[in-house]
Amino acid sequence: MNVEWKGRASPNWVGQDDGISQKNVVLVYQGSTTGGSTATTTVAATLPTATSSTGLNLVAKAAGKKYFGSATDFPEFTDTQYVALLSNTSEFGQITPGNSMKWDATEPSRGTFTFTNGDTVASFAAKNGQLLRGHNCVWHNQLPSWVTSGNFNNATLQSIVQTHCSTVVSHYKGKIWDVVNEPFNDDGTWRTDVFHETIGPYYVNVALNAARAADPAAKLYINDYNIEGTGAKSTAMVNLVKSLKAAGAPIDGVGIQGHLIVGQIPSTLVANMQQLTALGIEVAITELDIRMTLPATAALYVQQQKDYQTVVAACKAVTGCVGVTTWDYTDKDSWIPGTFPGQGAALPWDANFVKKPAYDGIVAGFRS
Ligand code: 9MR
Repeated sequence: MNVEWKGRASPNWVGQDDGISQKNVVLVYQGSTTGGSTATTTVAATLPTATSSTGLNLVAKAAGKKYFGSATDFPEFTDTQYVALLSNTSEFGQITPGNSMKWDATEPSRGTFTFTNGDTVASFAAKNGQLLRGHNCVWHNQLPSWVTSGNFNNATLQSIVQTHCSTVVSHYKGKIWDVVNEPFNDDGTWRTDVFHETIGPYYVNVALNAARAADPAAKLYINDYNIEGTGAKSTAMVNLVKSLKAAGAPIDGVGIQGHLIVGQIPSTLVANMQQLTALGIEVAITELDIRMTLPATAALYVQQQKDYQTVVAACKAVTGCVGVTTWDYTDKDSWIPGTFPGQGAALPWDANFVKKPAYDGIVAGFRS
């Protein structure tokens, strides 16, 4: 329905009623300009904001979870507004370094370890009393070329994986670790990377055993995306956990990344987490963001709020789901627009650090 915009004197400004309580009106100027030609000017109108003031970590803990957290990394620490909010443990009880503990950052050449940037993130967490999730030991991506192009044989690559995982996990003791990241293709087959091609699935055992030996207190996870609902990829993860346990390899949890799309949340979140926790492990939602096609509208924000609530409520409903981490917390620092052009607005705070309705969705999910 077309409605006249009451906020302007000119009847030339009209908008579209989006049918929800807080109006999001896209204004289009349809009148004549002084030059006599007809102009069309779109003005971004106000989007709805969160109303809850409850801290996300506080509400997560009240729900019996260990934490609500965020990814981050050291380049963001120059932004004082960003740092102040991330340091607020009412909101965030856990952080994950987005990049600085990956293989290319920590062992750029064989046997040479660099922990400076990772240490910056670890010190930040320690100073604030926040849990730290190490991310990650073994992944097909962000590998230095000496690993991918070394033409190592099975025994040598096993030794390289062993040394790498052992060294990084031992440097950051007492943490949660994504020891293996993204081992599967979406159809549940093993991803073809240098580790699987050279060692076979046993590379996962090598990495986990090395991590456990380096730090018996570390929580050891395998982490992947598109395993939020039941399906071939999640079944592959279930089968991997079973085979690891049968082989006596240490596995404490599965990280469910949660890179999701507004309006497209799988309906089997709870059943999926239950089948994983039934194996005697914990799960966590490790990289949650729920993206939309831009521009953001009030209707998309409201759907996103519902979607965040659905995901968090699923974690709340499953005892073995220990926490929820978003992949950074403000749209200012999200990876989404750079990887999915035309999409974004995926996080609970907007690019100006204003809390979106998604924030209320998270609160409601933990209180459900
Ligand atoms: O957030 C990370 C981004 O800065 C990097 O450019 C990217 C490189 O692949 O990795 C991003 O983090 C990924 C995470 O490590 C694993 N799951 C998917 C994340 C988003 O790509």
